[in-house]
Amino acid sequence: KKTTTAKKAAPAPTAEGFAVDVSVEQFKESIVRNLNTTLGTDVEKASDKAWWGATAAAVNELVFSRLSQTQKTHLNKDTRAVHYLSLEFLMGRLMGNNLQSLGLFENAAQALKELGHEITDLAEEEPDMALGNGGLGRLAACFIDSLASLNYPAIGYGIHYEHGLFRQTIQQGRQIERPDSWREYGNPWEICRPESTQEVPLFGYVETVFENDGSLRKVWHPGSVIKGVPWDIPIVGYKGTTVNILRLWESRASEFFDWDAFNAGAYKDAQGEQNLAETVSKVLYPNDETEAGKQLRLVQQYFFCACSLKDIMRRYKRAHGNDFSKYAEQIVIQLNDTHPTVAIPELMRVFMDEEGLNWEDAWAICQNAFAYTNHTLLPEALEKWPVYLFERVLPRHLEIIYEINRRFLDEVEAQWPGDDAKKIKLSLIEEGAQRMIRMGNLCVVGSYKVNGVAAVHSELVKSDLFPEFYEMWPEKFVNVTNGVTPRRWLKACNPRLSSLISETIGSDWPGQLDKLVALKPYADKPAFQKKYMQAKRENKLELVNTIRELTGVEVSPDAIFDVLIKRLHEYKRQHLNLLHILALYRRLLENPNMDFHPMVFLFGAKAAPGYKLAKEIIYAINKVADRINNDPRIKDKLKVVFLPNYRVSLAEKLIPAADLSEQISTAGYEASGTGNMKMALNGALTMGTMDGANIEIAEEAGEENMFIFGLSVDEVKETKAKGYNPWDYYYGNPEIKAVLDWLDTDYFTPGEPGALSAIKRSLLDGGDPYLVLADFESYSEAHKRANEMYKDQKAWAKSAILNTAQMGKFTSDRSIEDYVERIWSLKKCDVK
Ligand code: TH1
Repeated sequence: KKTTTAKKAAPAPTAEGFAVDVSVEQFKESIVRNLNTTLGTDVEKASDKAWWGATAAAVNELVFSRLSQTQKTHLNKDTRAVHYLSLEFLMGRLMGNNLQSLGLFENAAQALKELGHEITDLAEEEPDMALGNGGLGRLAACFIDSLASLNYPAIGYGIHYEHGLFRQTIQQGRQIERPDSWREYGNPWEICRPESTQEVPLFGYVETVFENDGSLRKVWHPGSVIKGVPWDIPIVGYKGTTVNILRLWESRASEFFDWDAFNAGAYKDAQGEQNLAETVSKVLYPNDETEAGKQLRLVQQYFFCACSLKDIMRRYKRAHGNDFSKYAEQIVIQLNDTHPTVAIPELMRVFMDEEGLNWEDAWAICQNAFAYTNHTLLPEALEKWPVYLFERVLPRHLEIIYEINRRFLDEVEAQWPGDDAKKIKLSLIEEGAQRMIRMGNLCVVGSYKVNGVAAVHSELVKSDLFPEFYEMWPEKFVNVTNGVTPRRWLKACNPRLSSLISETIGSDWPGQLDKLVALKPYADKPAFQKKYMQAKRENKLELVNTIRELTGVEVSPDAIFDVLIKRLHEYKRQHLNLLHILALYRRLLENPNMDFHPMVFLFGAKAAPGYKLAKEIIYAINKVADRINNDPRIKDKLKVVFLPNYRVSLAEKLIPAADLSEQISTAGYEASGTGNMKMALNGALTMGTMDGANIEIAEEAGEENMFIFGLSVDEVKETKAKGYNPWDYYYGNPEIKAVLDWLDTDYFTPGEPGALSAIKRSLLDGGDPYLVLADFESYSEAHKRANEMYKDQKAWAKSAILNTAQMGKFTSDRSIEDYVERIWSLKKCDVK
């Protein structure tokens, strides 16, 4: 009998607006089953942590099949892929994002509700994966999200740190660092792949072997070998067909090495090596934009580059054997800042010493395989390694770098005959008492593209950082403005605004953020303004509770929420905000009935543990907060809150509740910024300088919908060239003098006069390198405009809506398409 196979009914679209094939009932069944079989508990006695674990396991059942499907497809099609090498991936929590990407968030929430749990509460059980410091690491996380969402073959490579960025507590106003133990109780999102373990040589010496045919061969005899074990984290693309991986390497002692030392009777040495091996991936260096120059950091960099290149080579050979002519066609390796630069000489070494290629062929491949992203112009962030360290740790790589340099300086000679000054400036080696390797120069020489991260920054890379390189190779230099994933930074973190947007203009904006412009006509509509401001208010109410729980401070949702969240650094000028708060406080004390809408100033910031002044600024913020928050005279018109342990999951609570977004770096110093994009997208108005991506945000949102202040990049340069003197501002502006002198008293630190003087000293005796005093008055005026405008809720709502509507450019999907077009030349690869 002939049977007609009925067409399977299309799965019902979920609240996310796209189809998945898991019902609430099925999800419930999966959670309960995983509670039993994966977590070894049951519905009666399971803890919240176990419920979270079971939900994660239920998600994984859907993710892993898609992961292997993606890997099969990529292998079969043998597509060109990008390999994103980064020492940092600041992933945060993964549950919400994975559920959103699968279109399952609503169903999962309903399933949990029916099982007696709130998904938002369970989500709090997940520790942040904080394997990064700040913007650079979070950018890497947004980029791998977008790569998967756009169906590009891509893999992220990094280090599986046992401890991510330290946990910050505040004791008596001071930052205390505690270790971060994100994996203490296991991590459901990662899969160990011991079969792909790699060995990494270190130390030792190089032997020159004279072959019979008269040629030379270099043999590196390492003094030590460590193992790299990969952990894979599936990266689920939005709408869930492509699942790429983030592969993180964990260091282990190599059995093979212990043996040598053990036989030699040097058991203690073997132990020592064991310690080194296990130290390599122990902890993330907590320095944002400062180069520490420590041997262990260099070993970390080489360790993960060597493991990753071996992994890339293994996959390449599976398809192409020993024919390397297709290497640069199939493989692009993106260097996230100079931290993975050592990958360049490492690939040269592998091609020449292990695969037998000659210099010219090896170099041609390398130069077409690497591309480099510069993220900062700050001199203290530009990596330089002492030659002696390379000599000790990577002797063969030092030889290769010398040879790259020798050939490169010949090119410089050809371009500028006889110009030794040019050679001194461009050389990969900085001469001096301590000879140093300039990693930025090595990157530019070894890469086929170099990009900055915002329009103004990319111009400065060409004009100020690498002008001669730009003259030699103008076509190498491109811009790719940063972006953020709207899935995490609007859809998941701000469900109220997201629902309102979807009800108003449809639900396809998370994958096509340009569509937000459809909100523009609503900016004037009172009914929409009301709903928009209602969503903001509810977000603020939620934050009010969080603030109370975390700090005990009571704030009003009627106040303006002013948010400054980023790493603590002088160039980001948290102290400019603090001085202005002191000025407001003074004005209120002098005139308690001053025309002023109440404000809450919210800070979140970690300081690098060795950065003294940054820690003093945190202390000052906390001491000033104590005094102001407990001063009845100002009748709650001013509150200052320092939220401890700022991290991705805290950002997700602050950003949807922000009214004002503080982006107040000295112009020319913040390469791009990405928090600026997240807050504008969520309807905060930017209080900002014309720096980094703020400039492009102003182009999109309109300057009238922001509060722009301060010196421009050119004016900063002029001011410095003319000889800036902060004392002129101190004596010229009585308010500046008063607030700075206040810091010398014991007003904020009873019994301890001068406890906050470090800030004043850095601004006056220290020369105020970031022009805080020069921008103070303009900043204060901008704040007056903001405060005035807030009283007109309709005008404010309109500007806020226009910000959301016009942030389409800043999706990381657009950044990725720019990389594809300008640098990577990838093709989309659909996964069925
Ligand atoms: C940041 C930049 O400061 C920021 O402006 C930019 O938006 C972000 O990168 C992403 O492009 C940087 N973070 C680091 C971290 C280290 C070294 C240099 C930079 S630049 C460790």
